[in-house]
Amino acid sequence: MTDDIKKHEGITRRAVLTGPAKGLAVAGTLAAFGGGSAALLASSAIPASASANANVAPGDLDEYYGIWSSGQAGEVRILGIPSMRELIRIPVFNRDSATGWGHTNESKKILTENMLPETREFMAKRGWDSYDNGDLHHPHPSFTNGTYDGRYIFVNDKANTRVARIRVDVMKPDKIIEIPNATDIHGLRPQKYPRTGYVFACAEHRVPLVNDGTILDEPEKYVGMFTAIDGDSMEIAWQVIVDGNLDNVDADYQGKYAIASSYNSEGATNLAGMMENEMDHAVVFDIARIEAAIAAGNYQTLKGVKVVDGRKGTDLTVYIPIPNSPHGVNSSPDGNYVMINGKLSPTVSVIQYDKIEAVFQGADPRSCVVAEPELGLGPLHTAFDGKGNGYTTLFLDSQMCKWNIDLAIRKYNGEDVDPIIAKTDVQYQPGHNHTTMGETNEADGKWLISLNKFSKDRFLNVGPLKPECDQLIDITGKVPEVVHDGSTFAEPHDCVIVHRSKFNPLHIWKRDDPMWEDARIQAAADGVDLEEGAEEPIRDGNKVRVYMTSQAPMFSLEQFTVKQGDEVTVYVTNLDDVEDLTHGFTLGNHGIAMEVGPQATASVTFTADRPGVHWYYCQWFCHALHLEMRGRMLVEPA
Ligand code: CUK
Ligand code: CUA
Repeated sequence: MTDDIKKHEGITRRAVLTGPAKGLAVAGTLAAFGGGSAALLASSAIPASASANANVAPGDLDEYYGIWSSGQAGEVRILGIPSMRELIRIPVFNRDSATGWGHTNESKKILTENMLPETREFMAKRGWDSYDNGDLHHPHPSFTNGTYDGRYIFVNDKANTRVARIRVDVMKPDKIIEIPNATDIHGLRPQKYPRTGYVFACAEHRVPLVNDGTILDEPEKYVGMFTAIDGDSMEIAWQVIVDGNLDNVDADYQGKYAIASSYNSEGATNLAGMMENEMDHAVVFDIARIEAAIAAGNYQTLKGVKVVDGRKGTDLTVYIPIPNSPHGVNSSPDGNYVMINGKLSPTVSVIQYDKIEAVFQGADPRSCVVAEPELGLGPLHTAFDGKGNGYTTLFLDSQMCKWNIDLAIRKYNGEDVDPIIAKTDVQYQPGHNHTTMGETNEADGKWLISLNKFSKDRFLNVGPLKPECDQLIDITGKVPEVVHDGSTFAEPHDCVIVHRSKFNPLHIWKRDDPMWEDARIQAAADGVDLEEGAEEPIRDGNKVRVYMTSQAPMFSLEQFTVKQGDEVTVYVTNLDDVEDLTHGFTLGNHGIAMEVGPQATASVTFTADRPGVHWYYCQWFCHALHLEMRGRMLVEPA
């Protein structure tokens, strides 16, 4: 394994760290491979001055919820921090065999009800319900007064231009919307103050504004789009046309601005073209000015959305020049600054929020930049400890750079000081990082997570496709110290770490939950009580509805009979009200499985086109007689 890596990469960082003499000899090779700074290589060997305890004993609970994205896997994962134990997965844009997400009527409704008309047409032609993939990068909880309020988690889908909302009380999505007039939603952040409020979303790719084939290979006519979603109704509040490609976004702690990184000021369609300019931008959106423009009628309506023009030179935005293809955007917990991470530039540009208004009034756009420390190669994202320090991931250097914001400002003003406090090696190539409560005004400086894109030699070899390596870093001491390697499957771009006092999920479902509102309405129309079930299927032409309950270890129906060709809907209501007593309903050879949590109702609709005997069974282990929890569907031949 190590030999393989040596062959392909020249040398591993681990080999350098474990052999100082060899390390010096190969420093040049390493620099060529990762751009590493040889002088700082040994920093992770320095013992931390203080140490937090990452050990969570069996039966003990974690102090934090970690909300992990999963990139192209399309789901959200909840981890316990600091144990790094994966607690649950929340299917969102993907399909899930355990919970039936994407198969149950309840989940299908959420996946399809806010689809754009043209997508619905596209699906109908293919006989699909909805997309079954997603690319979920950015999970962010809702805020009130600058900190998490425990209502929702918002997430993006870059692959199919969607935004979803997850209810924290049950940890399931309740809304998935498709964003019109935009292509490939990537950056996403909720408004922090006074509350969420708006959810800001960036379209990563530029396309013609009406993308119907009238304009094709004329990139100069493509535009980028910034979207504000109403987080309460999940409707589009407004959109802003922009220059360049928007990437990441953050909101301030004053409720005045959203600010997005923007690359490809060149407007190019290929790599070489996009990298031509030395400077790209951070685009600041003035929320009050945009709302006023809309109130004054200065907008066009496109696909039912109010769209304003925020291109360069308009008065709704300012474009602050930032070196070369900036990426991450992170507001400091004191509310004063926002960091724009340079990516292709070794710098992080520090913008002071209260200097932005002057730029709107005509001051030099760079006058709001108050520091630009050079931190190392490939700065992507910055996290904070609430004590005045930033922690920036250096993708190319495979390091986490701890630096002091005040020192960076003093250096920018000409003082002879070094803002860099420590560099910690991480394994390998970090993208996002995140600190405990670090994107709120309650950042507590305990733990830092480095989400590393490559694990190479950190885990047992599992074939050509490797896990990623999420590292837990203790930041209570002067020098951050890696204390745990956590393997993860594709590909957590981002995470947030929420103190457990902020989230309060239910233990069992409430019977009046809106999730199965349609089932309640249909049962009432059929004169059936969901908690009683019905002894016989209810027939309505070739539509047949089967109502049953579950109580360990039995379904209320041991069998039911339908005719070949019937469209059958099975409703299962779980009468158990005991914590963790989940049942399931799997119908053999029909591609059907669903989770039915305690006190929940779930339903699924299918065509009974296979005559014969088909067993249904409970697939969530619920009782000593779980295997006996089953029944038969008898399908009479037509
Ligand atoms: S992006 Cu992946 S490393 Cu999609 Cu937030 Cu920066
Ligand atoms: Cu019910 Cu297993």
